[in-house]
Amino acid sequence: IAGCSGKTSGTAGSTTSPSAASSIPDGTFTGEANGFAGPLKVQVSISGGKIADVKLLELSDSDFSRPAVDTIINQAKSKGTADALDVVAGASFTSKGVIAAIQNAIAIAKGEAAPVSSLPAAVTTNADVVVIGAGGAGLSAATQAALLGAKVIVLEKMPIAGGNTNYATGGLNASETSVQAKLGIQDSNQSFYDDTMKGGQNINDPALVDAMVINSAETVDWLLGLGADLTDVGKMAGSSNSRTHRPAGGAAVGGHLVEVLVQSALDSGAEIRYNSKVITILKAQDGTNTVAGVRVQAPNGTYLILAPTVVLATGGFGANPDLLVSLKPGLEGFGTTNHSGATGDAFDLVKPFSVALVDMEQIQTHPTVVPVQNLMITEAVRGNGAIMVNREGKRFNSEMATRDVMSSAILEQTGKTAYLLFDHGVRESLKAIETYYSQGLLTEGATVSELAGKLGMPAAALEETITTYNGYVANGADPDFGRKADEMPRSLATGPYYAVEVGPAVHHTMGGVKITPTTHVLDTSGVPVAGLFAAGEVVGGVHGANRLGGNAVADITVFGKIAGEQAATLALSQ
Ligand code: MEZ
Repeated sequence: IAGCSGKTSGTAGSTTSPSAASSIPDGTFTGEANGFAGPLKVQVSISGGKIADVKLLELSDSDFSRPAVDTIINQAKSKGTADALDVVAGASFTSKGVIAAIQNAIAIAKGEAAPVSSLPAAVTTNADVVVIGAGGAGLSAATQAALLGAKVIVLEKMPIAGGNTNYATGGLNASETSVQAKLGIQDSNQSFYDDTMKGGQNINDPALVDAMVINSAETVDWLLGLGADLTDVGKMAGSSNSRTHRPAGGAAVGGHLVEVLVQSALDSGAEIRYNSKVITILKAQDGTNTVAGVRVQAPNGTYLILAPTVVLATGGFGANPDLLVSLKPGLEGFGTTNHSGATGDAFDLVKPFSVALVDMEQIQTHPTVVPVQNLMITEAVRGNGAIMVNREGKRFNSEMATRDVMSSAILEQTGKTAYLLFDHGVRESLKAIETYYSQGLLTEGATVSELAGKLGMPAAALEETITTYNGYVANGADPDFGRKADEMPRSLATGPYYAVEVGPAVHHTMGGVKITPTTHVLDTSGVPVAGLFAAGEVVGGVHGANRLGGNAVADITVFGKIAGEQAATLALSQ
C-alpha cells in the first residue's frame, strides 16, 4: 500500500496556556502523516480546547484527492475534535492520511507525540528492553517492563500510538474475573478455553490458548489497577457466557485502553518514540542466534539502540493487500478494517533469525463492515440484540455465528451485502452505537415499514421478519436459525428503527511468529531466539483458523504483559 511507510513527522508551533475547557492546550500545531502518494501536512489551531481551524500545508496526492481532504478538514472544524472523522468514500487512503495528520497535531498538542525538533539525536543509545510497536501489545509490554525497573524504549513507525487497538470496539474477553463476580456472571476458564478452540476450528496452539485464558482475569485486574474501566460485560459470537469486558454503558474499548496504557507506560518510565521505524533487528556478533538491539530510521536520521532484549509487537498484515492475496487469493478486492501501518514488517525483520511462522494463510474477515468506507460496526451490536436481514427483508443465519460462518453467509445474499437492523432499545444499550449515529452511517425509520421504504425492501416481509423474531425472543428459542435465548437479550419493538448496510472485510491475520506461552520467539528448529519476545497480532497460533470477537484485546494485553515481564527479567539479570 502506498502511504504506509511510516515516513511521518510532526512539528510544534507556538503554545499558550492550557484551556480550562479541555486537556488540549490552545495554540497552533503542525501534524504530518502519509496519504496515498506521500506526505500530507496540516496546521491545526486549537482554541478553548477545540479545533478552531485546519489549514492544509502540503499534499503529495493528486489534485483529485483535494475534495476528500476538504471534506475531512470541514468535518474537523465543525465538530471541533479529531474524533469520529468520517473517511470519504472512494478516497480512503487520502482521507485516513489527513485524519492521521490532524490526530498527529492533536497528539503533539497534548504532549503525547514528539515533534521532530524534540526527537532524540540520531546517535547510538542503550536500553534494557526495546519494544517495536506502540499498539495495545507493545504498550502493555512497555508498561510491565518499566514497572519492573527496566529501561524501556518503544519505537512506533506511525505518528500516533494505538495501531489497530484504536479501532477495537466490542471488548476484552476474560473468564473468572472480579468484574464478572460482581455482576453475578457464571463463567469458567474451561468454557473460555473450549470456545476459543472451537472457534479456531481446533487448529489453535493449545498451550497458547491455555496461557491466554489462565492469565485473563489477572490481566483484567492489572488493567483496572492502571485506571481502565472494564465494568460492562457483554456476550459476543462464539462465546458460551458473557465475558466481553468494556467500559461502562458499552463504550468502545480500544481507544480507552490506548489512552490508559500510553499514560501508564510514560508514568512507569518508558519512553515512546514516534515516527521511528525499526529497519533491522541486530544480531549478536558471537555467532549465536541472539538479538543485540535494533537499527531505527527516524525523521532525524538512522541510529542504533543496543539492547539485550527486543519485544516484537508490530501487529498483523491486514493492510498489506499483496501479502494477503498471495496467501489467500480469494481476498482480492476485499477492503480492510485495519490501520494503514498494519503491513507485516516483522516478517522481514526476523528473517536473519530463522524464525518459525505458523498459520500464515489463516486470515479473518469481519462480517459487519460498511462497504467502501471500511468502517467496522462492532459485533456487540448483534450481541446486544440486532438482527441481520438480506435485501428481501429476511433473516438468513444466526447472527451470533462466528465470523467465518457469518461472512460466508452474507456473501451468499443478493448483492453480497446485508443489513444490520435494530431498534432504539438496542441503541440505548450500547454507547458505541452513538458514534455510528453521529457518523451518519445509520438509516432511520420511525416504523419498520418506513425503514423498509428507505432501504428499498419489501415492507410486509420486513415486518413479518421482525414480528416473528420478537416471538422467538419471547419464547426464548429461535427455531429458524438456533440463536440461543441468552443471545436474544431484547425484542425489537421500540421505534425508531435503524439499519446499516454491511459486508465482510479483512479484519485479523491469525498467522505469525511462533512463540512459547512465555512469549519467547522460536526458530524453525523449535529453539528460542535468545532475547527475542513477541506479543499480539504478529504472533501466530493463538486463534487458529478463526478468532473470536473480544479475543484480540485479551491476546494483546495478556501476552503483552507477559512479554514485558520476561524481557525485563532477562535484561535485568544480565
Ligand atoms: O475482537 C474484535 O475484533 C471485536 C470485538 C470486534 C468488534 O466487532 O467489535
